[in-house]
Amino acid sequence: MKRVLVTGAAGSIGTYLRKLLPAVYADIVWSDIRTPADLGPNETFTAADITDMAACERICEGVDGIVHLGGISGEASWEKIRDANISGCYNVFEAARRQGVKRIVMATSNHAVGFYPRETIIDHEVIARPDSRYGLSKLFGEGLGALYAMKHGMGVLALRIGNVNDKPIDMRRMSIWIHPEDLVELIRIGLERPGLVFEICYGTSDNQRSWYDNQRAFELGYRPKHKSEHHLGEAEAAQATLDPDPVGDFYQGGTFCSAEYTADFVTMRTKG
Ligand code: 15L
Repeated sequence: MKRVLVTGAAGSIGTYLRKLLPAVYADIVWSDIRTPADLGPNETFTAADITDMAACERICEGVDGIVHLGGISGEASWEKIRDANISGCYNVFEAARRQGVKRIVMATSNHAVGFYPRETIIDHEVIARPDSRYGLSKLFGEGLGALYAMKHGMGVLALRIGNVNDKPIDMRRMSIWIHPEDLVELIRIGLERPGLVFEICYGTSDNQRSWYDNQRAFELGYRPKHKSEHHLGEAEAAQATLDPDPVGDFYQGGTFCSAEYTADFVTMRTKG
């Protein structure tokens, strides 16, 4: 893997990766619609709006692998999600194909499957239950990955990322947290593992309270180093400051589930 393109460089995950990924890859092109405020003199940055196919083709030129983080990272109006996360993701994959890029690691999300109860353990083959327009757009990205892998021979790893942070910030994150260093390990599998076709894995650290059976990631060689349990006290303290949220506290997706919720929860919770 010589040249790696990272989209979404100015976002929260991109900001973590800008500290860690240069130790692994010597030639990284960082891209985003906005320039990171703290861009260093040794960082190669190209601004691009991923809703613009020509701009996507330009940033994909001469690239061997892509880490696609670009787009909107939370719930938003349909129009915004459609443009940034659906058209934008399509443009990145299609531009990558046109430029002969062989590998893509794409950031999908726990919110692609957020409407599972917290008492349920789910694997990478579970039926999708998006909890938001945002989660739905991530499923589109997973589908794109499968299409471009099977039809165009691109190696694609779709990472259903939990929450990237230095430590889990509440009890929900105790189950879905991933330390940035563990995320780098997963990205390396996606960009480097020989023979990779299309895979979905959960982007989470070694969390004792995990809701995910991440066996597929372990089979691909993932060995997370960080454990959310080490931060239990702080997460419990932070949780105690939050208001109860009957729907959000029941489902894995948390507030993404309770936002705009109009179903009859008393009935729905009996259905799992
Ligand atoms: C995500 O997918 C979001 O991008 C991130 O901002 C967090 O909200 C995270 O999920 C989460 O569920 O904590």
